[in-house]
Amino acid sequence: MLRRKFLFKICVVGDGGVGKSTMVKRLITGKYIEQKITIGADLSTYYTNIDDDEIILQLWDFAGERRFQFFLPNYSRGVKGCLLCYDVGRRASFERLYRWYDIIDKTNNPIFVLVGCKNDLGEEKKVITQKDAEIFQNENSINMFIETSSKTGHNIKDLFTHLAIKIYHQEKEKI
Ligand SMILES: Nc1nc2c(ncn2[C@@H]2O[C@H](COP(=O)(O)OP(=O)(O)O)[C@@H](O)[C@H]2O)c(=O)[nH]1
Ligand SMILES: [Mg+2]
Repeated sequence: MLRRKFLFKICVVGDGGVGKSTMVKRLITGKYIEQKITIGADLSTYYTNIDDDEIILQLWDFAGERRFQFFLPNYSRGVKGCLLCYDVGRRASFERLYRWYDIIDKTNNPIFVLVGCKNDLGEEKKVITQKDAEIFQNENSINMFIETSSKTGHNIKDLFTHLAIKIYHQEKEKI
């Protein structure tokens, strides 16, 4: 059978320092590499397969600075998936998520994933519980919720695999 190729645009958003760039690097390289501060946006590509089809995730990793939010409504145009990232050890990064959520272009009915980063921090440092996250998820009709760690690699691949599958099924229905 002819292999089909799907390209999905994915936005990775959330406050500066929550671990977005490190997560993308971990996905692509399989390693934990300290990242420099992101200026504007970084683009990366992740290749995977679903059934016999080739899937390309085009990852737009956005800078977390406030002034950059001004560009996001435009830069997120056509997005098929969006990772709303917070740091499980930093309440402010969680409380500001709605600002990111609000400005993402929703015309393509993107799949939203709530991502609790740095889940390797011990219980005593973790201030956002799964329960907190699930409340936000339900209030905003977020499709998925997952906690990850780029340090240990926990859930990183699973996150992007599940996201790709969800988008793939949604897109296939349109064909
Ligand atoms: N403990 C821990 N620290 C992390 C993790 N991911 C990133 N960091 C650290 O958090 C800081 C910010 O990471 P970065 O990826 O630049 O955040 P971004 O601004 O959201 O892109 C860096 O010092 C990272 O080393 C993680 O999974 N666990
Ligand atoms: Mg960054």
